[in-house]
Amino acid sequence: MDQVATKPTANAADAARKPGGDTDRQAQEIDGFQLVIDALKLNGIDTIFGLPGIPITDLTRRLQASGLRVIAFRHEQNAGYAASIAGFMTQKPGICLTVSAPGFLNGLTALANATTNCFPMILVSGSSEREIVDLQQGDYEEMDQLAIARPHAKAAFRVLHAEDIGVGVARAIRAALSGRPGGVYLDLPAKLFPQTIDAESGRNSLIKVVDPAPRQIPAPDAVQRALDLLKSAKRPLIILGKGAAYAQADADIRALVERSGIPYLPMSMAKGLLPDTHEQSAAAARSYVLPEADVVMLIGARLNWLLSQGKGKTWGGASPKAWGGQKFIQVDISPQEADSNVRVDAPVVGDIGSCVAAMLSAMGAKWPQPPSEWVDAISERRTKNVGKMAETLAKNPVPMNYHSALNVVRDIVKANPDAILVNEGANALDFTRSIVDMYKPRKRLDVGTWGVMGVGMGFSVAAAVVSGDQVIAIEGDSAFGFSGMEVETICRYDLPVCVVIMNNNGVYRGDEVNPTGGRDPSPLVFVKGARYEKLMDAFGGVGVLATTPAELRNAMEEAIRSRKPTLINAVIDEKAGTESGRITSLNPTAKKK
Ligand code: OXT
Ligand code: ADP
Ligand code: MG
Repeated sequence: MDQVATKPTANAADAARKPGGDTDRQAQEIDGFQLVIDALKLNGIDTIFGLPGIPITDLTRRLQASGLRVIAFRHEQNAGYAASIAGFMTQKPGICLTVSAPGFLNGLTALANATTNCFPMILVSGSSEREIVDLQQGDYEEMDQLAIARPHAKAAFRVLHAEDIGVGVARAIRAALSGRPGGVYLDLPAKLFPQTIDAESGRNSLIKVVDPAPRQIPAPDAVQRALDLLKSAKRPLIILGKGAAYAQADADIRALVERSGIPYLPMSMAKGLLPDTHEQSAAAARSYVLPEADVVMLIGARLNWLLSQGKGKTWGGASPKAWGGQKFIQVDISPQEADSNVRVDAPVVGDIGSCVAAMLSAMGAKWPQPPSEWVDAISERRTKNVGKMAETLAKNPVPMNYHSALNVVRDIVKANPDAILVNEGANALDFTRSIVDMYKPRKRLDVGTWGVMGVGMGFSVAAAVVSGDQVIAIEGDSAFGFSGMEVETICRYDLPVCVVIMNNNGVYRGDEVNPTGGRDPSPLVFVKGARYEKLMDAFGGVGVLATTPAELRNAMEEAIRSRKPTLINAVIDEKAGTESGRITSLNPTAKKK
């Protein structure tokens, strides 16, 4: 266990001369600040993402003094997104530390997003005086934070007494990591931090959480039922979701896919679990395989909107809500997930590592390969789509469009497969997802289950801090605006982040006009020809304006060579995008362009 530090003394030399004096007593005491720090350290937490202020300023300072890495942001939402994605990448809860009321609320969006995406995260917020808050007597930053956090978190706790800090931190860690991971709120009132207790009891009150994410072994009959169904399939399909990426069972997942010979479809953040160039990838034949498959095995993916709830036209259903006739196997740690939208014939409940290992062992070495008509039909579609894509990518229009710009990114990622790709926007997101192949697991981080804008710079900072790898952030110009000020954070910590803004002057497109002919621009557009790269210059990073693929390529190569914070303003044809990107159909009044 780590050494539990003791409270610093004021007049140490003086008091030390008097036996039984102040120093003796204080040396045997420990305060709330230190107990929080020691509880986190004891549980292997080494990085904190946050923003200081009352009542946690001294906590951030002392966290740093005690050897933790403290990454301070310009807005708590970005610190929160950073913490959540650190959790996804490391299987350790990402910690976001904020001040009370407004700081807490700024972090809350990220906490809710973490819960929605099943990312383990703990939002730790200081809060104001309970007695005043509860009587609504108008305290500084008064707010009943615990009540507000609860519906957005997997669990929420408050610690009132220094001797309970160990339990509070342990409960938060367990809640974030065990079962389906999620966001946890930990409320630490201002009065808690200076509380002192006897150092020995304080030390004994800390808990090192043993086995915070216990393996959950699937029932053998559930595994057998799933394999029997899979074996009976004529047109089987595996869908890998971000739960599979989170599980870090990469070798077994690959072995399962390869031994089964079954075509697979990666959800966005599962790209790279197997290299996107893998011959069993059906990504380039998505709209063919979903309606045609007869048995679908979901591994760490939910049948939510991203999979059209498992029914309707996407799945070959006769009408928007009709079942397409597929039988589903669902491998998931949550026992409640199956049947959320359509019938799941073979739920396999357990952690993906254990489930996949159990399947592999029950499959044996010889597994009947799927019918060649199915595999060949997919391969034919894939070849056709990849060919079409190659033609489009080879064009070099003026001005540059998404394809010609992303063709460069595709090459750069291929040459740097360890680089982490952060991605947000609408067209900037959707085109990147289908054009830029990923080669390794957990290298693609994006808007996830909510399609949320604003994750870009927080994710980039965390990805660089946690991995030390190069980060490439492909950002829509609107998307970037949500967290753009964090380029200062990127420069301050000198992180190897290369931000590429796909600048088409607006949300989806830059050519909209005010229909009244009035002076105000359309709500969908921005200042034309904005020089985003100067933002990076302002903080000592490298800013580059790129209007051609060649300029973009040079700038990206230089960014990766130098590992300097870089922002490339890639100017894209303002007419190139479509409204809402690939999800136009979800937009009630969308004009189909
Ligand atoms: O099979 P078919 O023929 O269909 O083809 C598919 C694949 O087979 C093929 N493909 C390939 N072909 C060849 N080769 C390869 N390798 C290959 N791989 C695939 O390509 C197609 C497409 O494949 P895909 O993508 O797999 O399939 P599909 O059908 O698209 O999949 C469906 C989905 C739903 C799974 C997928 O589309 C998806 O994951 N979508 C995510 C969409 C999403 O989350 N979007 C973000 C939200 S949009 C909107 O909400 C925005 N807002 C509002 C807002 C938000 N979100 N948040 C907050 C806090 N406030 C406001 C805003 C403000 S976006 C936005 C900003 C937009 O402006 P920007 O300037 O930032 O961005 P620009 O648009 O660039 O201007
Ligand atoms: P995607 O958006 O990629 O489809 P989702 O976020 O919808 O992925 O689904 C992820 C699923 O993975 C969730 O249902 C979650 O319960 C599950 N999950 C997360 N971690 C694990 C794990 N270690 N083992 C099993 N299932 C997991
Ligand atoms: Mg845009």
